[in-house]
Amino acid sequence: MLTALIFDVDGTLADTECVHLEAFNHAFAQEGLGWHWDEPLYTQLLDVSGGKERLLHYWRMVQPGLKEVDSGAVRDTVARLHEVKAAYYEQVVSAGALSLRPGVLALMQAAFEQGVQLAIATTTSPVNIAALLRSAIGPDWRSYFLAIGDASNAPIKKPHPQVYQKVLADMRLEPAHCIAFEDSANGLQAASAAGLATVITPTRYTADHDFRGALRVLPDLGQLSMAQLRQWLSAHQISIATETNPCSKPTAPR
Ligand code: XBP
Ligand code: MG
Repeated sequence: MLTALIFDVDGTLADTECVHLEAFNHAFAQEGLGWHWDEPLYTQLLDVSGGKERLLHYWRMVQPGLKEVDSGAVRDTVARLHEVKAAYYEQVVSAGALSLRPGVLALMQAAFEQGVQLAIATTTSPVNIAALLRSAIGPDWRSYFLAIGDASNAPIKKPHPQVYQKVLADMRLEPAHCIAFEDSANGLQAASAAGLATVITPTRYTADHDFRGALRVLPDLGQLSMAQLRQWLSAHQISIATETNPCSKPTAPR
């Protein structure tokens, strides 16, 4: 039985990383830092989930001797940069710079109409989620989601499963009856570690990631139906049951 669909945000609901990249570079220019991230570098940096974590990771890369990592100065600079970046991102996305990826809205609507719950499990902040979904779905976007896990309530970032575990707990649902949607290896690891079957829709930033163990890897959700998801989930559950108890293998009709 399929009871809920849990969606990642960046790269899954929309191809947001190009705007995140633009926002980071805007913050570097605004703060006179002389840093600039191009696409190939940013694609590498995306291995680190979380904007603040990514900034610190890059700072260590360009300044290996960066000692006072925990001192106020570094932490404050990272927080300031991320604040400027988030404000720019919110402004651009609220102005409608991004649309949802193919099939996302249709699948959400079909699930909603069939009484299947919707949830979000992301690394990013509530402001960024609201900016995207308010412009893509409308001012009542929040009412479609039974639970939202994000940077404000699940601080341990993917590939750690915390955000998925939180969302499952909030919905009081078993992972076996849910499907997650992700775009990255960190996301797949996090969802899998929470016991979730996961559909992957890569972006140009994550095309080279390792997606072994995914339920399916699709170019987008354009051709996907709820019936298809139910079929995949039950086949997945049967294969797990068979792996754990070979005797439970369904016998072929005589
Ligand atoms: C992907 C991320 C995010 C964004 C930047 O999030 O790692 O950090 O790149 O957003 P998701 P912030 O789990 O939705 O794929 O700067 O707000 O962290
Ligand atoms: Mg993502």
